[in-house]
Amino acid sequence: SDVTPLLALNWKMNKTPSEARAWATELAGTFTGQGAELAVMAPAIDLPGVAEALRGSRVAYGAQDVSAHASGAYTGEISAAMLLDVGASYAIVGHSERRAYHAETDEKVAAKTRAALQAGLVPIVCVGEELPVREAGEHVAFTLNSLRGSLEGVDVRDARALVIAYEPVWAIGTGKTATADDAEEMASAIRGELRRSLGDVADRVRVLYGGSVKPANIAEICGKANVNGALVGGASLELDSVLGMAGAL
Ligand code: G2H
Repeated sequence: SDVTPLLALNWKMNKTPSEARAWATELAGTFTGQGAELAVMAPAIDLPGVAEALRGSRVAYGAQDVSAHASGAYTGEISAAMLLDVGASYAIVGHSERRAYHAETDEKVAAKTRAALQAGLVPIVCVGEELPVREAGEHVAFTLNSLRGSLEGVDVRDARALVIAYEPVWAIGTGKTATADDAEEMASAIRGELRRSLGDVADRVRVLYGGSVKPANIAEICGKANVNGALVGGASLELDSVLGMAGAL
């Protein structure tokens, strides 16, 4: 498709606010903004400093999670409006680590997805299967089912802003990458599912691959027809590697 690819960096729980600000300042000074769109998903507390460092640059930023609620008695949560106020444009929703360690179900993920879209924040909705599911040959059915659940109640009119990330859990931080053909198989299945549920807007939705992406493999994976970029964890922490990946897209 003809959408601009997205290179989304998922720092996870790395970089203090001062480290993040210094890193973003360096990035702003070196990223030329060619090819892909680049976006940094930072710990929420890092965002004001990242925002200041990236002001005037072509690098976007966002959070790694967002509350399903607009405001109120939800101790520890951060709302979409708060993120928008510091200039964030994205939030990762339903990352496998949130699903595994914070009991996020498809239903909860859908509530967060709707909250983000309604507020004007672009959700990067993550789905993907664990190893036994793939070994049983059920990865496509499982992932599409999880996608349907994670998008429950999403308004087609808001869906243009959606980003989906396919992250096979067995390939996350393990050094095991899905092959480019594995990524394309699922990305194309996801695109088909989005066409059925959302219609033509599906062609505007960016479908990313995530799981041990690095400078050496990003070009092949993102060269596939239905893969519109990558969500990168480990390889997103070093500036050289980020510039290498941005250049390869
Ligand atoms: C998957 C990915 C980024 P990594 O979690 O979301 O991390 O690139 O370290 O596998």
